[in-house]
Amino acid sequence: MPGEPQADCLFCKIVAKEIPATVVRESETTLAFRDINPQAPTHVLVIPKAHHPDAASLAAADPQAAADVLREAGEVAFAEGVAESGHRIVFNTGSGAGQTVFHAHAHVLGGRGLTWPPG
Ligand code: D5M
Repeated sequence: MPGEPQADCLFCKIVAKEIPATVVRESETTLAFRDINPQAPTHVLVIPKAHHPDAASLAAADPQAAADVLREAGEVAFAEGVAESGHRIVFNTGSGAGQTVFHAHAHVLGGRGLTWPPG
């Protein structure tokens, strides 16, 4: 069933508090925590609490939850002080794009200059 917790999913385990994470924000439907391997001074992941494998399937199955993730990503950027200086919200989608955890997540990156195109 879309949205059901997956026993082998790292981020479902973080939602269930079975694996620790440095949580910076939590809402009814989302969790935001610091990336374990930060690529910028601010690097926070925002996930839906429900399991969806990537951003596209999240948006298709539950558009409100996808909107919640985006809203929370914006709140994280504001709270981290990178909303106005510039930040990037990234959804790597598919292994060819570097996705390694197949539970939808937004990377919120900021606090340094961000070049385009990304690698
Ligand atoms: O991004 C997956 C991201 O998840 C990657 O930047 C590392 C991060 N990660 C992996 N394990 C953890 C834990 N335990 N806590 C916090 N962050 C974690 P992707 O877009 O799939 O490559």
